[in-house]
Amino acid sequence: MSQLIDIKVPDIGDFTDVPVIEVFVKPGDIIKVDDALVTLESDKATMDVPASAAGMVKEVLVKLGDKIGEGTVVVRIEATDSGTATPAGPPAAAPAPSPASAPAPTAPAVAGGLVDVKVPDIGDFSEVPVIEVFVKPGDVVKVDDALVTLESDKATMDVPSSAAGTVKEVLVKLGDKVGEGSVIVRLESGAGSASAGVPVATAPAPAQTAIPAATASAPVSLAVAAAAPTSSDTASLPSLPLGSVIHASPGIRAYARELGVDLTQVKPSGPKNRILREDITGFVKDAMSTGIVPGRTPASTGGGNGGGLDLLPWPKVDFAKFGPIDVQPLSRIKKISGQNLSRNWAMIPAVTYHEDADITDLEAFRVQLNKESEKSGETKLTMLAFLIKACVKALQKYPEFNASLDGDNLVLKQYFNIAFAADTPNGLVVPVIKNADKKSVFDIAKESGDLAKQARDGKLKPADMQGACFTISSLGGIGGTYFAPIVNAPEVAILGVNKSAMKPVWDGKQFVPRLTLPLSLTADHRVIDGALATRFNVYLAQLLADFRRVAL
Ligand code: CAO
Repeated sequence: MSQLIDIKVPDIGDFTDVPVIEVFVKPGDIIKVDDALVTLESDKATMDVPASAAGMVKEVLVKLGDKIGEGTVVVRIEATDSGTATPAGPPAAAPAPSPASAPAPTAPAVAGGLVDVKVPDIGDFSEVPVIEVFVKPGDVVKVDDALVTLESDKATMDVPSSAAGTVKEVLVKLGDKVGEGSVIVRLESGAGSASAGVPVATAPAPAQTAIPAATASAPVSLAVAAAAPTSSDTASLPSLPLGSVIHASPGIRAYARELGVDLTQVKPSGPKNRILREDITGFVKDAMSTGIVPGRTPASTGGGNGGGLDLLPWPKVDFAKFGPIDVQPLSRIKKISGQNLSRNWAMIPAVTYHEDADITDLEAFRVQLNKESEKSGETKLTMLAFLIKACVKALQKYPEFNASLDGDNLVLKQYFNIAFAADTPNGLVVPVIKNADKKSVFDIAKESGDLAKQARDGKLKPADMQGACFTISSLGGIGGTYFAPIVNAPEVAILGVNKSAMKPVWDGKQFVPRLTLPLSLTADHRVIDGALATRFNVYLAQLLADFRRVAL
């Protein structure tokens, strides 16, 4: 006959109120003895609570974030075979150890200010393999800095330093099996620091160093962090399938949390599928270079597909097998713009809205002015210059377009800097006309012409490409009908323009030929809804149809 069994947290040493960081089971799951039910994590140890009996999960009595301790009922199961149940309490097969930080590690001083730091009481465990070594001779450590990580099949624990000082000797290496009392490192203690446990204010041990400065400071890292799950989102992540336990030390988990990395998305490269520090660093680097965070791509977070898509690796093809090839490195500009475009495309929920503007009168006006200026030698007016001026007017009417997202805030700009995409032999660059609201169409035509020339000559300075509020990408000189430009983050919208063409337009009585300019406005849907985007487009088309409106 079936029997209900409560599976409780076994003896976990001095630890109480340990947060649940992973829940592996749900009602209806069939579990075997020793299957991991939940993972608990303190600041020094991570431990799985294994099943002490086999059966079907009837109820899960804890959830992510709950703080629990010895005796807390984790799940209630219906034992399928009474013979498999073992008495409640610490499972005989896998008693969780007393976490390393609970008992104070012993640190007897030896001659000459040297201190041996030993493995403290780790419960019933002995012969536990060393899976990470965080220090090397010469490193300066503080009290409580992690020295090594030990990992049994059910728990991972950092051995913290019981003293501050300089590492003279590391007495264990990866793979060594250690137990209570094994000497891990010999330290030359800082004055008075060993027994008093006063941390030495020096550089942190390598285990706590941040990711390389170049990576940390790259602008893309912000976007990656924004898209990666924060600890508060983890509750919404699907729990892993039974048995898919993440093997990572507490230090590695803390490192992942610091970077906003979801460990379920990181490919482990360590023995027994353990996630190493390099795996997380590699994951972050990949996400930064592609702009894509696995498991958090728009495709997999959009719902609808029910499960989320894992990105396949980039296809590796030996093209030479199929015919002659020539390999050319990407230009510097292409590499940089490629990274930005990838990030923006992957991370902005963008929608493109189309509109046709009747520019018959504007083009006639432009041609007439250019004829006049031919004689006076004034700058030739371009359609781009009129577009920039009209966009400023539309941004003034719809300020949400002249904005940037900053976390939960929208930064509304009171200046009007308009960027335009310029095609150059080395790739795309985006110079900026600053304070376009204060400039005439002539000024803008001259300045955009100068900037476009500098762009083609590779002479733009970084300042020429900074501070934009809104971008225009004009392909009108080349052709095309419509396209979907990619928003130039942190801007929230971009206007694409193609070649104007004569089209028959119904005037109420008859079709009349009108010069029509195709507009393609892409907007960040987090800031701009479709109705607003369409209003902007309609207004912009009105301004271009009768440019006198710009003066109003
Ligand atoms: N419709 C019809 N003709 C147009 C037009 C339009 N929308 N826009 C420009 N033209 C005409 C111009 O009148 C000009 O003709 P004329 O020589 O007879 O006067 C000719 O096309 C060439 O114009 P242009 O494109 O060189 O000059 P511009 O001032 O309009 O644009 C610039 C300058 C820098 C925007 C452009 O040279 C350029 O690089 N465009 C490419 C932008 C790009 O690559 N965008 C894609 C980025 S990915 O989203």
